[in-house]
Amino acid sequence: MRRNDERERSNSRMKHKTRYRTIWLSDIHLGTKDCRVEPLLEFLSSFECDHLYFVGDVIDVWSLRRKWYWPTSHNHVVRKIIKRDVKGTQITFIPGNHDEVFRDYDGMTFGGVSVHKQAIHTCADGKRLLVLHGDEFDAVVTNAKLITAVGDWLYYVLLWINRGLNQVRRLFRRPYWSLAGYIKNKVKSALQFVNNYEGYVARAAREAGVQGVICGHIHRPEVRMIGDILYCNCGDWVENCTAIVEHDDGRIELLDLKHPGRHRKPTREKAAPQPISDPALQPLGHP
Ligand SMILES: [Mn+2]
Repeated sequence: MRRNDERERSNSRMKHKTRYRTIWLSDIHLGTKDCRVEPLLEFLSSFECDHLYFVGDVIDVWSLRRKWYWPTSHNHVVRKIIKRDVKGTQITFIPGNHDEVFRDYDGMTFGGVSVHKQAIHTCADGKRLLVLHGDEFDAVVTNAKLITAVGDWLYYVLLWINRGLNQVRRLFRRPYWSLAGYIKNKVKSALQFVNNYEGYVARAAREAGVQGVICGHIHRPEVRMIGDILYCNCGDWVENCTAIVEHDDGRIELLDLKHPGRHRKPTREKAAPQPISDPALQPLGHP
């Protein structure tokens, strides 16, 4: 019964696809049980676009090396992506740290997907955006690779607990809830990390002489101004199910796609003044 409802919903979506000029997705983590593949597949069938960017950590090679996990649904995702090329979509893949093996193929094209370490995207209104995954800032932010490694391991443990927790929640028909997201929002040092990270990414964009930046990596979706730089983070398909889109007039928007069939559009290009606490980052506001 429920399955029929779902099919009907996705059929009705198929008839009128939403058009965007550009779409950016990151941190899908295919090859892990944590990838929210159902809403992803539904989203991938719901739009048309000229440019499609995958901003890193699409395939979790780290996790696959530890343990092979590749269900058919993950194949469907790859096939859906490749099929887009036939429809005239320009597809760019910016490898992240979990799929960094692909960084060796910088400048090459596979099945219509071109691989680049980073890219500059020019929007319809002329503004230029630096597109990168963002793990290159870990070392700057934490000043120690070890912390990053421990953090990464802890994150996997959190996701593992999260999965069990949500299985129980599903039993009681409670909606999905992200423990990792909750902790990240509560722990002050995590917030500090995020603030610093965002600051450094924005600074890199300014140094590159562009007006904005699109990144991923920290699984924290965001579209907001940091100083004079438009900072956009694609979020992820593990906890958040989000995407950044560019409309035909160059407007940038963050889409929340956690609940398929109910497109919530939480954030437009907004100027939120969230202060950056690290004094070293303050020059951002004063070029
Ligand atoms: Mn990453």
